[in-house]
Amino acid sequence: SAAWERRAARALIALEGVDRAGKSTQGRRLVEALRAEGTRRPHLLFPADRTTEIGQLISSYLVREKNLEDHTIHLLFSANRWEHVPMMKEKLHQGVTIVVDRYAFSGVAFTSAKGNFCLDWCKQPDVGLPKPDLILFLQLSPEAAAERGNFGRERYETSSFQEKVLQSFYCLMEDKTLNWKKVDASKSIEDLHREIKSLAEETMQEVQNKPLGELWK
Ligand code: T5A
Ligand code: NA
Repeated sequence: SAAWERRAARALIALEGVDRAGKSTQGRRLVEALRAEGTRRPHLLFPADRTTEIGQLISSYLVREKNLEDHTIHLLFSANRWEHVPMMKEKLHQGVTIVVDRYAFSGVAFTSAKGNFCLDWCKQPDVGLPKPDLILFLQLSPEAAAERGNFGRERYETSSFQEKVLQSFYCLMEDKTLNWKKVDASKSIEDLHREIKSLAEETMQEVQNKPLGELWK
């Protein structure tokens, strides 16, 4: 019920950024640290989850085994998020904090970077998803990202495309109804972790009694 929802202490925290910014590294570190400090069952989630049937289609697209039309892949990424929503809501209602490694913002930023897509069309399939209480944007230049491990293997991993993705993210960050926090992802893993952990804990304190919102509604 709504009253129960308000009582539960929980936060939904999204990690965003260009490819290789360090989202997965930081997501793992954050969840481990929260767990070590006694936060109840913090949960790490990849809504680019390649294990479901939809996720396997996405994966074969990303590694160029399969070609999919641009609208189709966009909707599949969104569907891959929606298939996690019942579980996410259940956990959030139980007061469990969830850290998501990419979210709807990646969906919009990558598709709109292809050109010929309006931002509004790109956002529509994700309207109504659980609204993140905090979106951490790991800021890294596409040049610096390209120097990191394994860059260039997958479909979107070229510096020119990543530069367009970055511009799309900047457009999305203009939305002041969302709690975006930019962090400098060129820092060491450890320094970045400390900064992210403190921002996450601040948010977890703030959202304790607030009901869960709906994205872009
Ligand atoms: N996509 C995704 C869409 O088009 N639409 C969508 O809706 C979604 C959700 C795959 C692709 O799909 C696109 C975006 C992507 O192109 P993914 O599975 O999330 O999405 O991507 P991955 O390939 O798994 O992850 P990334 O490439 O984005 O990398 P991360 O997670 O940002 O970086 P991470 O932590 O794996 O680190 C990369 C390397 O850098 C090192 C790490 O050790 C690792 O080698 N590193 C650092 N080095 C120096 N300093 C630091 N601070 C470092 N942090 C990490
Ligand atoms: Na990742």
